[in-house]
Formats: sequence, C-alpha cells, structure tokens
Amino acid sequence: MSGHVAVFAFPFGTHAAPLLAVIRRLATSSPSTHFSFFSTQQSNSSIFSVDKQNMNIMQPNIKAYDVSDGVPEGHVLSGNPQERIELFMKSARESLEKAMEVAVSETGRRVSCLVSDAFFWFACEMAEEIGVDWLPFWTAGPNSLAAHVYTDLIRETFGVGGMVRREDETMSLIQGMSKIRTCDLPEGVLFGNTESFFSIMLHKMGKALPRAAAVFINSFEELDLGITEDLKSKFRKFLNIGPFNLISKPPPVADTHGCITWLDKQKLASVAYVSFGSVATPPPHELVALAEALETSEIPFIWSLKDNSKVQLPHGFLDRTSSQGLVVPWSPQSEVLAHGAVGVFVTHCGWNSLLESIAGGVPMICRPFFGDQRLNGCMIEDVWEVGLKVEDGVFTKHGVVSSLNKILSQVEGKKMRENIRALEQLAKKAIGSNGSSINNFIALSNLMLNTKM
Ligand SMILES: *[C@@H]1O[C@H](CO)[C@@H](O)[C@H](O)[C@H]1NC(C)=O
Ligand SMILES: CC(=O)N[C@H]1CO[C@H](CO)[C@@H](O)[C@@H]1O
Repeated sequence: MSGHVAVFAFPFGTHAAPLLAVIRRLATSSPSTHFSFFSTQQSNSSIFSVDKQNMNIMQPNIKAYDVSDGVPEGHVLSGNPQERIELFMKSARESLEKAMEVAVSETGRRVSCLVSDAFFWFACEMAEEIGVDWLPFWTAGPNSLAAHVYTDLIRETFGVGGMVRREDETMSLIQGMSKIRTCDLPEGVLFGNTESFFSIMLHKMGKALPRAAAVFINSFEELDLGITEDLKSKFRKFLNIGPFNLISKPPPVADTHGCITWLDKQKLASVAYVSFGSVATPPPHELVALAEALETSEIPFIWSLKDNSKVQLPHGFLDRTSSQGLVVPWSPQSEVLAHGAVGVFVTHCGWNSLLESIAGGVPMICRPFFGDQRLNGCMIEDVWEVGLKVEDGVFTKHGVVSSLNKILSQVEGKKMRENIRALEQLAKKAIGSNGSSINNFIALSNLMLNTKM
C-alpha cells in the first residue's frame, strides 16, 4: 500500500497557494500516494476555486480538509489581522490533530509523512509522536530563514530589545549575511517586540527546523550560494526547489483592466509598475509623494492600487495622468512583470514579488514594510545589485524621481538590468534538466515516498 502525506497549510497571506503548488507537483509525480491538504475553509475555497475557474480537474490523490479557524462562536473580531492569526494558531495543533484523524479513517491509510508550513513548529513533535518524517516548507527567502534559525546567536552577540548595542553592525557572523545590518533584521529577532506571539512562534520554529528530515524552500541555490551552504550545514537537508513561478506558469488570467494591451503600446523597458501586494499600503503622505513623483517624471506607469486608497491621491492626479498611466485595482502581476515594456518595479519586496521580478528581468525600487521585506531590500540593493532601496525607508517625491531616473535612464540602471537578467538565467538553469532545483525536487519526492508506511 502506498503512503499518505498529511499537509498542513498556513491559511493567511500568500502561504497556502505555493504549498499547494508543490503538493500538486508531488501528487503528479507519485500518483499512488494520497495527499490530505488541511487548511481553513476560507483558505481552501480561495486556493481551490482557481481550479473551478480554469476547469482543472482536481487531482484525485489530493483531498482538501477544512480545519477550524479557531474563532470561538459568538466572538467579535477586532479587525486586527494579528488577532485572526493568533486565534487560529492557538487552536491549530488540536484542530489539525482532529482533522488528521478524520483523513486517516476516511482513507484507511495511516499518515506516512508530515509536510507543513514551517510556521507550525509543533508539527515536528506531532511527526515524532507518530514516528514519521517532518518536511517543513519555508515560503520566504533563505536570508530571513537564517535570521530565525540564528536568533539565539544573534541575540547573544548583539543584545536584545532596548539593549541592542550596535544597530548598524553587519551580520558577518553568519555566512552569506555579511552585508546585512542588524537593523534590517525582521522585527522580533533583535528589536521590536521579541515577546510577541509571532516572535515566539518564529523563534520556536528556528529551533525546531534542524530536527526536520528536510527543509524546503521556494528559491534556487545559485541565488545565494553562501547562505545555501550555511543552511545545508545547519539542516539535515536543505532543498531549494524554486522558483515556482518559472516552473509552473500560473494559468493565464483575464486582463480585466487592460494592462497588457496598454503595455503593448509602450516602448521597451520604459514603464514603472507599482504594486505593494495584498497586505501592505503605504501611508497617505507617501502615496502622495509617489504620485507626485510619477507625475513629475512623466514616466509611463501602471499602478495597482485598491479603490479605497484612491481618495488619498493628489486632487486631479487621475485626470492629469490619464494618458500617462493606468491606475487599476488589480493587475495580472507576473504577466505584467514579464512584459518587455516594464522597466522598473516599485515594490514592498515580498518574496513572491521578488521572484516574479527576477523572472521578468525587472530591477526594483524597494519600499519594505515588515517581516522579511527589509532584508530582501538589502539583498536587492547591496548583494545582488538589482535595485534600490528608498532612502530612509519612505517615499519622498525627490527620492522616487531620482531612483526612477537612475534605473530607467542611467548606466547604473543598465547594470542592474544586466544583473537581474543574469539571475533570471541562473533561475532558468536551476529548473532545467539536471538543474539544482529539479534535482532537489526529486530528492524531496524520494524522501516523501521512502518514508515508513
Ligand atoms: C548533472 O549536474 C552535475 C552537477 O552540476 C554534474 O556533475 C553531472 O555530470 C550532470 N549530469 C548530467 C547527466 O548532465
Ligand atoms: C473540504 C473542502 O473541500 N473544503 C473547502 C475547500 O475548498 C473547496 C473548493 O473551493 C470548498 O468547496 C470547501 O468549502
């Protein structure tokens, strides 16, 4: 009899969809293995609904199960997204255990391997209790992963919280992080609230990961050889199996707001594409500064901006720039970035956006908000030299105009474009035949199949 892989997805942000993408590939390569995919109903319906729209037939060896979102009956949510996450996480272990029992009795197969979002540090214990391997998936980049794995060492070296002694010190103690300053670390590692729910969770995760049979990640080894080598020494196996966006192109989506047709009319590498993902929005004064910069620069642009933020734009901006640019509530981002007309991406530097920018060969202007974004921004400017961080971390009219000009019309920008296209080539090689990511995927698949039944 073949195996039964239990998969725990983290149902918030851009976590569950990439995990499902890996599971789909694994399910295709081992059709006799059964996969039970656990997430909340809300998350399930959003990631599986794509199937229905595109008439994909759900693979028969993947089955979704809903787990509780942990919100007690009658509880009134405060509207703070943190609250939802905490409520979910507090009950997650129990809900997942229950749902897993249901899946085991339905399939008649005991669980042979446990795959989870790395956030579920306790899945390590759950796997140990039932005597199977734990394979955690980290959805962001290798540098932020290292920051969480090395949290104790970093705290011992630099002091913690209000006691941080050297804010501008670089992290030369970790291979591959020597250009990162302590102040660019994700909040909660060294500064910010180190006792917050999230900090504690990530700290526990960092300590649990070395016990995993393998840690896998949506990146490619050649992006960062130093950190790859270091994490390989830290984990039993460290498997870079991305970038996913190059491996399986998302099904084409309708160009609802005409972005692609508009881009078709623009000159090569001339357009600024602006988007901050689904979670972050810059404060009003920065939106104004950014709008003024775009208008003054006369650079053609596409700005993906939620309708409720439009009121923050300067009076008359939309009318005055109607022939210069497009402001749309949603854009097909990976297609936009892959379009030859796009010359620069103004971004929050989330990991998935960064990978899409690499796939499109587009240099970035980074305005990070939280989590790993500052760290990604540093890698982009200081290590890979494929973009610029905004000065002091905030948009100013002058700063944006100057960065746009540098990237779109100066030698510096040309060099960045060459650098990011070189990364694009490395990424393509990694996912090509005998490429590192493909070989790592095979290793992951074997690990999963060879586990005890
Ligand atoms: C695959 O790649 C490895 C490492 O780059 C190399 O040593 C090996 O010869 C390659 N194998 C084939 C069949 O190309
Ligand atoms: C068990 C299950 O399938 N739950 C949800 C996950 O996604 C599907 C498909 O959209 C939903 O119908 C379910 O509510």
